[in-house]
Amino acid sequence: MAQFISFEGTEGVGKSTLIANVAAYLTQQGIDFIQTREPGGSAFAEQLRALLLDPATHMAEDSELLLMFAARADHLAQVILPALAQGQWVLCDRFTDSTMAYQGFGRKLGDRAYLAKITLLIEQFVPKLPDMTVWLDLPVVEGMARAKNRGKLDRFEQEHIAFFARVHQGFAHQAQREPERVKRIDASGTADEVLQKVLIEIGFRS
Ligand code: Z5A
Repeated sequence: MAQFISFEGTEGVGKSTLIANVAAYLTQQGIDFIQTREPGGSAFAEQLRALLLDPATHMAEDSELLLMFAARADHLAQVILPALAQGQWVLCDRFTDSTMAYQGFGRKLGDRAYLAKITLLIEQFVPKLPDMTVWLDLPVVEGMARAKNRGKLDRFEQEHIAFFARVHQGFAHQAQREPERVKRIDASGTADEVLQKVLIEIGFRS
């Protein structure tokens, strides 16, 4: 059964809602777990998150990419790997597939050399990939509509629809490339319907 699970998708697809529901289910089952997120999850990575999401920050695309990996390296070392070593489950809101989708496809669509760079960074700096990745798939406009009632937009949320369409393409690319790990879940149903589909994928239900 999966132990390290990441949750992915474009903006507003319902990751936070789903993670809270999966966490409640694991608690009911008496399973020890931690809930974490990227960018962020450790004290240092949360500092980088603040910088990365701040709409006032201007940075080169390569800087954005490398900061995602700088945050991830600390998050892995301080939080994820120790938790897994202690037998805890890890529920992680976004991980490497977001880098492929946002930096690889969102920022540099079609640039194969750039995708290869990201793959190399993953191979060099990510000792453990998730056992399973839940990709919540929803048309971009529907996610944006779900998310629109929130307050001030962060640096990524200020991007336009064409950017998010490329990001969506990035997640589809990942699901096609690694079907054993990346599970596409139709996120258009109710929060409970989505939860039930994910519990089946994890192996709690048949
Ligand atoms: N990023 C990156 O570029 N590269 C990387 O390597 C990494 C990240 C790791 C972090 O944002 C940003 O960092 C992200 C990519 C970038 N930028 N963007 N965009 P984040 O993950 O912290 O925030 P987010 O992606 O913007 O997540 P979100 O918008 O908060 O959405 P969510 O967690 O998927 O959705 P939610 O809050 O659960 O739900 C949104 C609304 O829909 C809410 O009102 C819910 O009540 C409602 N909802 C939820 N589920 C349903 C269902 N099933 N039906 C109807 N309504 C629902």
